[in-house]
Amino acid sequence: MIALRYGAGSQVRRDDPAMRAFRADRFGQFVHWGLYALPAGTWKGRTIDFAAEFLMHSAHVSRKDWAALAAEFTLEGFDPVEWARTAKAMGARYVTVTTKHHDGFCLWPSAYSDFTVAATPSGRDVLGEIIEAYQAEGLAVHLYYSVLDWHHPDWRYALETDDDRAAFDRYLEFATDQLVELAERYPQVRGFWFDGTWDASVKANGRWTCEIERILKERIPGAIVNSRLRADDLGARHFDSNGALMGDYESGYERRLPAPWDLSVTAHDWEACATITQATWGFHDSAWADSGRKSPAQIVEQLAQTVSLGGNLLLNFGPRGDGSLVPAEVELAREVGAWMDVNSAAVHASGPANGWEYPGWGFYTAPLEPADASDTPAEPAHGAGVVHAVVTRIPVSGVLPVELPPGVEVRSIRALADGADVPFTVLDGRSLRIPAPASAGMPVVFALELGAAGDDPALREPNPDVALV
Ligand code: FHN
Repeated sequence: MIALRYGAGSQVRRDDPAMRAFRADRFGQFVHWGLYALPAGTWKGRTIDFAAEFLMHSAHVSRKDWAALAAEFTLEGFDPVEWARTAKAMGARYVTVTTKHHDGFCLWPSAYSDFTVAATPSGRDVLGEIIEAYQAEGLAVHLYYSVLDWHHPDWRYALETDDDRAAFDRYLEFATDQLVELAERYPQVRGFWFDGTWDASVKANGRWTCEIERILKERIPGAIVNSRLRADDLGARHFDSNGALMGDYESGYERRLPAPWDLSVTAHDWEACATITQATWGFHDSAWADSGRKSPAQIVEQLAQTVSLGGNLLLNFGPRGDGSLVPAEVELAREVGAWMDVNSAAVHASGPANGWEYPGWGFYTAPLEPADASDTPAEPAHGAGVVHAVVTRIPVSGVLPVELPPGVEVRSIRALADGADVPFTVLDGRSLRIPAPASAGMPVVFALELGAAGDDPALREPNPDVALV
């Protein structure tokens, strides 16, 4: 065990109300929006098939030329209420929105930078409007902040000289000021999502990452902070040099998920983030970006896999330069939302089904345990003793084999889509066979109502003829 000052310390898995709410939400919307949405992947006639939010870097655009984009940030199509309603109808319970990406442009009128919405034609506090709109729809808000900053003269990738170190100290002071400013201007947010922390300069400043987490939690009690912020004394990231998670949840799963059978991840909270498009987070107006577009069924499959492993999924949207949503993303949100309308019991307030092994044809999820008896809903939507089977791949045999954990019995099976009873065959004490659904479209969800093997529900009812003492 290495003695660390800036590691995870004695932190145990958080289980306070804010963290429980975050965990129960399971599905969030990521929004990447900034000046990069205006050129949308093309600079001076040259389209670069790479993340649109990297264009300043990949097309070698000068700070001055990039900053000139602020004059075109005119918000003609910007309707944060529509953004929030689209996210809510999709079934997202929270949003994580970019306040400042790597190009340094701030969506709020920061007092510490001249490269903000205050320098755009409208001068509006775009971030404030977004926060208000999402909260009005009942969604929690997390603020994305890139520590990496191509605009700031004191940003350094590595600290090789004393001048580098002095500059980077000034940079960290600037970042601290901005983060305190964000926490004080928008104290209603639920958390902070850090990015751009992988360079040697940040890794050499585990002290700062630890300190800023503490400062934010002092300003906003219960604030939730992702692991990507953190480095320890030795520069280890996410997990400290003793293997303990830093921050409140692991945020290392980017455009990938843990393997469906990797139950080791259920030991801590985690969140994966995913693009709908090809590998671009900001709006990229090209066939290349479209070529990677995922279908609603693929998104639902990712969501089910995530929940079955105890994680959250943050699905990215990249609004266009004028602020309008991309029609294909709106349509996808609508289709995922239609699925969530009938199947969300397998997602919200759900997590891994303990003891149920990955079946290959889909994923099992189960309701999260309530914090205590007073949290138990009077009539749980899907009842205690339920496991949801999300069928994402139909076996050619047309049969779904189910292996039950020891001591568990399935009493009945119901399809969430129409409430119909689903017939099944019991092969022996521990195996079932369910006829696979015919549809190869959106995943089908079955609710398996459970009992303990050998437990007859009729015997659980008190017999009125017997005096109970
Ligand atoms: O470089 C960024 C990228 O633009 C995007 O913001 C993603 C989202 O997780 N994070 C970085 C890459 O890890």
